[in-house]
Amino acid sequence: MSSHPIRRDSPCSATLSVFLSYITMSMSDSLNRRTLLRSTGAIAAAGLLAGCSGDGGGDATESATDDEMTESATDSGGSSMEASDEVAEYLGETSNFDGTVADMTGQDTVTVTVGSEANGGAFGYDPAAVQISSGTTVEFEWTGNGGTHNVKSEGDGPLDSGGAVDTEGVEYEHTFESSGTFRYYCTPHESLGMKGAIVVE
Ligand SMILES: [Cu+2]
Repeated sequence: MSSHPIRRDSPCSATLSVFLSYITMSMSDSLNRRTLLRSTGAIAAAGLLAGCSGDGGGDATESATDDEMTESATDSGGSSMEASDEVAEYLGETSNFDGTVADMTGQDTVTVTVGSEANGGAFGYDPAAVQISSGTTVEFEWTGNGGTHNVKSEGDGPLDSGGAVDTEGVEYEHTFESSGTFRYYCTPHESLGMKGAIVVE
């Protein structure tokens, strides 16, 4: 009941939202909202199992039911904030970006995993978008999954881990001394959406 398999990034959620709205409108007053959510949750799960469990797509369309609202911001165990337009645009095709930036400010060291499950395989950075304080060192920790990866800034940015490798462990780190938004990608998997952003305050 509390762990139904609805994927937040499913491209089917938009369709389901329309469906749920239709049901809501045609519902008689005799059923309360809780019952409605419970039954439509089952319908949604059935729909996903029937063929909507694909690669996740890009649109993070939300169907804001009570059940789903409670599942946000659990990945990094911390709070999150809404992403800027710059970050949201850059990560628009990145499946594990949900429109928010993980708040990891006030820490000396922050870890971003390289090769996390996303974008149709182990082709993601996790968290995809993170906010840190200036002076923080970001350790990029390879999972060893998804083939070879690297970390490379867009343009003249500061990040460059060199050639792509598949070795497990912290293969690269960088200390951010000045504020700004730093966008980066994996050379072999950029086209799949393996991209990330670090916001330094
Ligand atoms: Cu990669």
